[in-house]
Amino acid sequence: MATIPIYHNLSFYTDPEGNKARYESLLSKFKEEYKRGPSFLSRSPGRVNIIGEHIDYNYFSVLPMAMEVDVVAAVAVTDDGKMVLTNTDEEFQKEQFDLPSDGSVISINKDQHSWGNYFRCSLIVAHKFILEKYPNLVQGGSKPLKGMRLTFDGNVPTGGGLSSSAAFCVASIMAVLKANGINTVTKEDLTRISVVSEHYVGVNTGGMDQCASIYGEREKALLIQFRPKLIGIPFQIPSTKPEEMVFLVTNTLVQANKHKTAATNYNLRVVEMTVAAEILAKKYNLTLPKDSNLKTAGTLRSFMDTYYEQYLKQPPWDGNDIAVGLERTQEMLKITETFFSEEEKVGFTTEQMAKKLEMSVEHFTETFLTAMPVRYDLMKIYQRAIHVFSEFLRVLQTLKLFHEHKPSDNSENFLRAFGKLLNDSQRSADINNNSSSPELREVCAISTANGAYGARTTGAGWGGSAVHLTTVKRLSEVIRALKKQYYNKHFPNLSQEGLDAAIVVSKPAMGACLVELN
Ligand code: NG1
Ligand code: MG
Repeated sequence: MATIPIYHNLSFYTDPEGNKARYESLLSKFKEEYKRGPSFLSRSPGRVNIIGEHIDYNYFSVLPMAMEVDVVAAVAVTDDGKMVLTNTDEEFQKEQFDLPSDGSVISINKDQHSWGNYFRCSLIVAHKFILEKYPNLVQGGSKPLKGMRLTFDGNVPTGGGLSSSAAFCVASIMAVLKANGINTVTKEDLTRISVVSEHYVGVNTGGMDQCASIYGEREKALLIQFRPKLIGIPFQIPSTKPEEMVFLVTNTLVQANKHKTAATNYNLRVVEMTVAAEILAKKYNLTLPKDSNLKTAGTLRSFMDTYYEQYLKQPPWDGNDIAVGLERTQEMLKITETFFSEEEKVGFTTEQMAKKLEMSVEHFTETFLTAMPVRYDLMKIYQRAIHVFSEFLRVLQTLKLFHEHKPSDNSENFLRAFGKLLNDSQRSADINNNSSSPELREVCAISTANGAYGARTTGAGWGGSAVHLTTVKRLSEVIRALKKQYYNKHFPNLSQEGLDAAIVVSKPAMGACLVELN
């Protein structure tokens, strides 16, 4: 089973020289702060999602790739039971706390939002993993974990939709495990434990980002599957020579603060899609496994699987046969389209949803509204289900396109078909999932009118970044248009440095790793 790579000096990083210089500067900042050198580095990259948005927490496969930007922690280990965290970015002030001396797992005050909470939630899942798999290291739970000194440095833009939070959590979890003597960790275990880390800070995240950050490989995109189990499968994106394709990632510079807006945005989507799954299941009298993030109800993926396996008595789908997946997902779209009445398509009040599920409002509240706080007037159940099934259909269509493209084929046709899938995904984010923003719509419109084959919001949305498909030849035209029509217009005082950080040509990069320093 693949494990997290461990390197022994900084020259492991050959991609952008810039990162190596950052790591070196991090080492000296660590020494300045703690008057000693770190013993290792733990690093994990950001990701860009090519296609498959807001479907990972429904357990439908997605197609991201790891990027060159990353979060890296320099770490020293102590026996004093103290955790001290600093950050090279002054926005994030020094934090420290003591580990409970009785060896118990720390808890988090969710209402007191701070960057340190992302370390705390990582510490919690790492500690639980140690208790489960390596109880001897902590005397069965009676001995505290090792104390740590950490300095973090990151160049994944915060709130930029490139998953700075997942990169931060994965780097933190690996750091805690290594500090406590666990040098070898499988990608599978690390993914499993990091996927739930942010739930402890109150965001009901899916598993795409952590998995992409862990499984990333140079020059490869990733197919992330959630069923039958969570796994990242690196694969080569087809070549479109002579017109080599590139992904351009642009930050709208409007931050998506997922933590602040979770109740009306991200967490609400999790609830709406879970309710959608249960309403559809009710129609066929099916009982779903309680596999959603809410833990009290099912997911749209489990609805699809249960419908085929129990209602139609067909064999399970292993997730690999694309033709079967396309057929089943199309059927899901048909069912969703015909099932909801015109009135229901407008949206559901709490009472209407409870009635549809033949539950009391109290029972509905308990089942769907207690895991994480959400706020809404109407839940857009129909629209969210259409988004999820149509987006997964586009993921499968993208895979099909990739599989069928041969180097001798006309690359213009391939790029157009791929671009159309990206544009359709953006339209669905806009219309069905309401997770786009005026700025995201604007950058996508500018790029597609100036040489991009397709463009879409990447990551959760409501701000953050967009990904654009273009070619090496067309790249400068796309960038020129974006600078002139978006950045110069909305951010006339933006420095050259700021502009360079906002517009990034992204190559698939290596995943998480550890670097031993002595
Ligand atoms: P970003 O935009 O990176 O916060 C979030 C979730 C993903 C996925 C996407 C939407 C986290 C860590 N990640 O990504 O799991 O659901 O939104 O596709 O919250
Ligand atoms: Mg995030």
